Amino acid sequence: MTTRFTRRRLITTGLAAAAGVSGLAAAARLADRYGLIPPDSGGIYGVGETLTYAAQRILMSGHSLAREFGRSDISKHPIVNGGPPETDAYQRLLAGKFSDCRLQVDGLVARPSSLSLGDLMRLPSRTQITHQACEEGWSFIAEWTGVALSDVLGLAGVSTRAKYVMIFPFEGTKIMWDSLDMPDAFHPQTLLAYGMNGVELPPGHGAPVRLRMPRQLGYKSVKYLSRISVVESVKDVGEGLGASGPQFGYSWYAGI
Ligand SMILES: Nc1nc2c(c(=O)[nH]1)N[C@H]1C(S)=C(S)[C@@H](COP(=O)(O)O)O[C@H]1N2
Ligand SMILES: [Mo]
Repeated sequence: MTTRFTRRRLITTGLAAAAGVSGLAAAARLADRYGLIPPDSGGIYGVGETLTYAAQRILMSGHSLAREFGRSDISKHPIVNGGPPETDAYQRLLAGKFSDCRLQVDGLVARPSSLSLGDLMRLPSRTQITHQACEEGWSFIAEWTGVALSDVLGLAGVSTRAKYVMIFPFEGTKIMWDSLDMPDAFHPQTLLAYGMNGVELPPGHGAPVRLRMPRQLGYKSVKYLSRISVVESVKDVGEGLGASGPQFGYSWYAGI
């Protein structure tokens, strides 16, 4: 038995025991000692959020893969939830086929950059056929093509102080910004997708570039990306809950 497994078992057993014997608050304190508190632990769901996140991070070891499907499984009618930004700026970018569009990469990185769609497309691409599940109860399977977020972060050179990667869309969309922890940011299936079902990403699905992370509910897959920022803490952004969702009752960690 490896040391890692023993430690993991110790923490999970401890979490379960603490939750059972001395209440949830004790379990949350134990999770805190191991750095397993999600940014929205003070939000509506509080301790429940912490237990879900801590248990997932301990048991799943961060790199378990979401199921990938075959071409014949691709859904005929993918659903759009949250249309493109209703701004002149977005219309202009769309009309110019996004040639003037840049994805900003900044924060705790050695080489901040501003990447064009062409720059992203020149990086190694990955195509995956995965399930996208919306918290509203519908889902579809689609093929997504893009660059692994880990490749972009690797080029930028992430500081050892980094704890989260913040993801911001263009202005004018239903304000949905979010953040990922480092295991999810470096997960091999976390993509900056610019293609869908063999064509360029349609405007409704997030053109020119969206996040796709099949191990979390659809709302974490932010569309219409404009900026990625590596940070040590999310406390200074918005209400400090790590995403726009938690203020509306959506948990920051939406693992499936
Ligand atoms: N910028 C932005 N990203 C977004 C949304 C949005 O409204 N705006 N909706 C989210 C939700 S709730 C879901 S389920 C998925 C939907 O992606 P789709 O339109 O490709 O199905 O995108 C997510 N990303
Ligand atoms: Mo959703």
